[in-house]
This record gives sequence, structure tokens and C-alpha cells, in this order.
Amino acid sequence: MLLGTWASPFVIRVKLALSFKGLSYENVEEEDLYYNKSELLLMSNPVHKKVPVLIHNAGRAKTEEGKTEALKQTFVAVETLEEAFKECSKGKPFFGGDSVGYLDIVLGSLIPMSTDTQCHEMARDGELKLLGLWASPFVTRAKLALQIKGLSYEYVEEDLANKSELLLSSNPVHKAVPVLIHNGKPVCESSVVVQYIDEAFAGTGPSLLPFDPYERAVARFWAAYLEDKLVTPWGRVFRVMSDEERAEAMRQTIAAVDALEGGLKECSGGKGPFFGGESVGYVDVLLGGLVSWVKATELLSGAKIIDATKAPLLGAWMERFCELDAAKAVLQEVGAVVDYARAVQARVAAATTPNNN
Ligand SMILES: N[C@@H](CCC(=O)N[C@@H](CS)C(=O)NCC(=O)O)C(=O)O
Repeated sequence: MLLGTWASPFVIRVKLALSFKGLSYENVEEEDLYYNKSELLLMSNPVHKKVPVLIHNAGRAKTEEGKTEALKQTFVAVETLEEAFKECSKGKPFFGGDSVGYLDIVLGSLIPMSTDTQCHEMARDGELKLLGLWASPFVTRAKLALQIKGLSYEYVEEDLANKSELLLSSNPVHKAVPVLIHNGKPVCESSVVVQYIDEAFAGTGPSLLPFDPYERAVARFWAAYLEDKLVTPWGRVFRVMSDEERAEAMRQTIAAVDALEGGLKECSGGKGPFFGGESVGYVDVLLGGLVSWVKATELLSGAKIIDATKAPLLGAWMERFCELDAAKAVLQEVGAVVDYARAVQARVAAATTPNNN
């Protein structure tokens, strides 16, 4: 089911995707998106209260009990198939005997689902180079993902005042770090880099994005929320000049933490302290890359961004995250970030102060 309004370009995107995939769906038009949103919309997208919302398999097993039951039924079916194999193959290698039969084809079509990751890994393993800047929270995300996956790579520190030819040719659009270069091919934008590492090295180390497409969509929703609602205003804290503008940027950053607390609850499913549940996942890496900067911003401004009394799950998340070996290996020293942030603010002030000489 698709909740939308005919005029929205964002809804049209989803309609196009559904149409290209040849999928039929129920189109539910929001009658009055501005003054009277439907209960279904408010329930389905409580964070932004916006269309489009795609509702898939509303009746599918969502609870742990439901999933366990579904898994049990799968195992029972496998046992039955084992018996059927004995009966059909009569000691030969296939259901069809010496040659492949109908059941071999049906079952064989499922094999890529279980071996996909290994094939992927063999095909894509190779040389990895990371162009970075020690202080950058975005580069820290890439470092965390590589560390968690246990991948070795060559690290090249960039001087942003004098960018290398390699950086300019690898990221000609933004000319920013991080850039991950894999077998000579550049990948830009930290969130894209983290997803790439997870997908290209699916057979190595733990998975960052969940296997289930719905859970993956939920993780990506919170990743987008983090970028739009928290990282964007927080970046302004260091780039604006007036105290009023800085206070407003801080207010928006802190306000975003409220909803993120709900996101942590939803993603972790009560299974553990992380967005990924018991172990770190995609959103943990994106937020984790910011941790030293969050602490430095708190020291500089005197205001708490992640306040454990208001956001207890995130407070506990931060403590547990900092205890991880990967975090200890990668996160910047907070004092060094404080000095760096002061230098950035001084540069911004010098650039915007009129020269009276
Ligand atoms: N949205 C980008 C942001 C990357 C970014 O802003 N990187 C900064 C360093 S923290 C940079 O390289 N800036 C280029 C410059 O200052 O010219 C990402 O997530 O990768």
C-alpha cells in the first residue's frame, strides 16, 4: 500500500519504482495533507508525518515469536526434504537421480541466497586506500567501518588547504574527504562509503546493514534523519558568527536527539544497546563517527547534546560505543578535537570580520 498525494514529486518517485518493477499496489491518497492527516499516516511516519509511506506486508511476522515460529517451520520443511531426497534420488546425487530433475531446479534456485556473500567477497577483494583528514567525523565513519570489518587499507592524510591531485580527481564534485579507493575506483560520501564497505566485503567480518529489507529500510531512514536533522545544524555551530545563530543551531541539534532516542529503540528492537541490536550496525557507525566531536562540542558550548537524563538509551549507547575496540582504535582524542574546533571558529571569525586597517 502506498500513502501519497498525487502532486508530490517524492510520491511520484515511489510510483515510478513500483511501476518499473511491475508491482501492483493499493494507492491511498491523503485527502488533506496540510490540515487533516490520516491516522494511518501519523502512525506510519510519526517522525516526519510526510508522504510517501510504503506499507509492505503489514501482516508479516514482526515479533520475535513470529520470526522464531517461521524459522521452526522452515527447519521442519528441510527435514521433510531430506526424506524426500532419499526417496527420489535412490542413492544417486540428484532428486532426479543421475541427472537434474524438477525439484533440483526449484531448490537450486535458492542457492544464490546462501552463497551470494562468498561470491561477492572473492570477486571484489582487492586494494583499499582511504583519503582522509584525522579530525573529520566523516572520515572517522569510514575508518570505523573498515576497522569493524577487519579490513586493512592504506591511509592517506589530506591537507585540505592544498588538496592532492588524487583527491581532486577522485571526488571532483565535492572535493571532500573521505574518499575510499577500491581497486582504483573511488567511492565518495561517508554514508555511501560505509554501505559500500558492507556490501563489497559482505563475507568479511560482521554485517552492518540488516539482512531483512524492511529492517534495512528502517536503518536507512534513521541514517537520513541523522544527516538532515542533527549533522546539518550541528555543522553550523562551528560556521556561524553570531551568538544567536550559534544558540539556534545548538537548539536544533539537541532537539533532533529526542527523536533519535526513539530511533535507537526501534532499530535495536530491545535486543541490545546498539542501533544494530547486540552488535554495531550502520547507524551506529554513522553516529559513532561523531562521538569525539559531540564531546568536544559539549566542552566548548557547555551544553549537553546527548544528555543521559533526557535520552537514557543514547546515553548508554555512547558509553558502550566508546568501550568497543574499534572505537578505541579509531576515535580522535577529544582534547585534540577541541583545539581543532577552536582553530576552525577562529578562521571563520577572521574571514568574516571586516578588515579596518
Ligand atoms: N557529506 C560529506 C561531508 C564530508 C566533508 O564535509 N568533509 C570535509 C572534512 S570534515 C571536507 O573534506 N571538506 C572539504 C573542504 O573543506 O574543502 C560526507 O558525509 O562524506
